[in-house]
Amino acid sequence: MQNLVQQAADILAHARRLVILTGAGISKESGIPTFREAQQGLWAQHDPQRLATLQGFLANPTLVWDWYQFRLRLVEQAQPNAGHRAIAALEQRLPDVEVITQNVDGLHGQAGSRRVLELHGNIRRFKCLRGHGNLTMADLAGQASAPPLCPHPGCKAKVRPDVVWFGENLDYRVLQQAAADSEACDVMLIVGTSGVVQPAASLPYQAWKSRARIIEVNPEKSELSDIAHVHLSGPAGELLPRVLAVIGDR
Ligand code: BV8
Repeated sequence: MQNLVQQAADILAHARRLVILTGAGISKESGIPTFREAQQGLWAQHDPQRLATLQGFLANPTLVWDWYQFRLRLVEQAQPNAGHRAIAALEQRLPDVEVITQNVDGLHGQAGSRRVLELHGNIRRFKCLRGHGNLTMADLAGQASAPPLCPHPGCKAKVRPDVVWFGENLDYRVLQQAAADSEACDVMLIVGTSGVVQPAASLPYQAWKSRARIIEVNPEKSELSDIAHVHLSGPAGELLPRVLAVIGDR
């Protein structure tokens, strides 16, 4: 494995434009279950791909709201782990680093990464069904109903998490930026994603078509492993600090 760590470090150390694509696996060591693991306890009988949809919310707004409040509490108790911190450190060491994350937990920003594209929104931010956005739980304080109603004068539409649900389009500008940066990078580091969810899972193929070198960090093989030049098999929280240590202060 050390030889693969050395290979990954050599590629990263010479990256002119590095894009780091992350998924739920990078937050696993912060105590946040990945999307495909059985949901914990109360939610074991629910399919996240049914709950994380507008249809699911309209059919059962309280169930979906409570599921997100459950996940928000996990996120609020979570801290960035050594994997997030190593990614933030890479931004300091290398000339041009951007994180593109599928996660909605905000942990990259908390770890100190400054260039982060959140493809699927952020579980700490809310909007109403009529589009009044940038709401936080503080704006909704005092409302007993689940989900709460929009606090904008005269609105009263149901409030939902500001995340991209299955069947919803990603923010056009964010996706365009992510696709352009994936096409322009000379190295892509893919951490902790099964590579199943589209269109995020197409970004590595943009990098690959542009002849970027591709490194994957994942204890398992993923849908993207075939295009990885180096696959580091293990947890991000252990492997990314080892790669960073080899890069050192070059
Ligand atoms: C859209 C926010 C246009 C909500 C999320 C083309 C083909 C097939 C299907 C589609 C397609 N285009 C669109 C679709 C439909 C759908 C889709 O992709 N379905 C999948 C299931 C096939 N996509 C959409 O609907 C997207 N919208 O394309 O709009 C459109 C409109 C209508 C109809 C068609 C198209 C919107 C997708 C966004 C959904 N929202 N999140 C919320 O979080 O509640 S996605 C959600 O699931 C997460 O954000 C994340 O992105 C995804 C889970 O994936 P991963 O992050 O990879 O996590 P996963 O659990 O799968 O894997 C974890 C990995 O970590 C594993 O590999 C594991 O081995 C590894 N790991 C574990 N521990 C560690 C580790 N790695 C490192 N270290 C460790 N310690």
